[in-house]
Amino acid sequence: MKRLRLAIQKKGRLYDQSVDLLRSCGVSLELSSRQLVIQSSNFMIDVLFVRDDDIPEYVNNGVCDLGIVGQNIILETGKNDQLTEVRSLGFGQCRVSIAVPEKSEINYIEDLSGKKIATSYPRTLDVFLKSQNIESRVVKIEGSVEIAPSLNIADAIFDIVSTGSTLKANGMKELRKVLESQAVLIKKKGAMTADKESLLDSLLQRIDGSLAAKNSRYLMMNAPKDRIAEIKELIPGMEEPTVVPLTNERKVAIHAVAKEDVLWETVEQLKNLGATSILVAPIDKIVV
Ligand code: PRT
Ligand code: ZN
Repeated sequence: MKRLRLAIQKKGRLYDQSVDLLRSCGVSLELSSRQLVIQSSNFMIDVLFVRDDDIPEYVNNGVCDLGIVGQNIILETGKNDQLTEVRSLGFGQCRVSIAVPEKSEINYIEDLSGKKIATSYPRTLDVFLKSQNIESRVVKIEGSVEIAPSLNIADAIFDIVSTGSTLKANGMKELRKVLESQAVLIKKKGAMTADKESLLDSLLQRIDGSLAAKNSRYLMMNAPKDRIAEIKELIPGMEEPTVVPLTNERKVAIHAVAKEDVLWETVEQLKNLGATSILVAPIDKIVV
């Protein structure tokens, strides 16, 4: 049987969470910083460690069957038509935005006409500027794009923003969010061999189980019988709870899966409804 080959980032912001995702799927990997490819000993998958920019092309040309990469990189490499996003993975979230110095006279994107914009994502920026009928000069810079305006290399930048603190620290403000991105699992469009499709199905089932579990909590409490309806209202995304009688006839035990994190505020509201012994536990896997 053929093994699946998956490309992930070798080091950087997506590395830890890509490896964690595989681990949560029960794919064991004996990591070594020197090896380019590592074979899992308990799942028919080989993991290739590369720069994120190369991942879309490796998947497109068949060097790998699958890849984990940011949507921003797929767009920039221009491979989005040849690739399918099989799953959104819920990490590596960011936006890619145009930003200008706080004191800049550029206040609207139209003001960017004839100006210089520094970026590591020239292709994505070009597409955006064309769609807005704006003609600017795009200056490609590999790293530290945020310092380009203070060095007079550019009037504006187009870069990844996450918390916004890098922009702030460099005296810049966001002018326009152009796209949002997160890490996705990709494959080439079209079918793989039957062997590989079946391995992918099995991997996807595990990924889905792990992603569903990550955001869910198992909730247990004892509560007054006449408050069940109100308690149901409070629990985020709850399906029918399990209600178990207790020796105290006025009380029941309630067990439920909440589809999102249960906040302290919710726990306090449950307590105010008379719930006691409230337990919120993480869930490892959900298979429906
Ligand atoms: O070596 P390799 O080419 O593999 O890595 P890289 O240096 O190109 O990428 P890396 O590891 O920095 O980022 C990988 C991916 O993580 C990106 O392509 C995005 O999809 C995603 N991602 C999520 C981010 C961020 N958040 C992020 N905040 N990538 C970069 N940043 C940087 C941004 O460039 C800016 O300098 O963080 C700074 C802004 O952060 P805030 O929080 O101050 O706004
Ligand atoms: Zn990169």
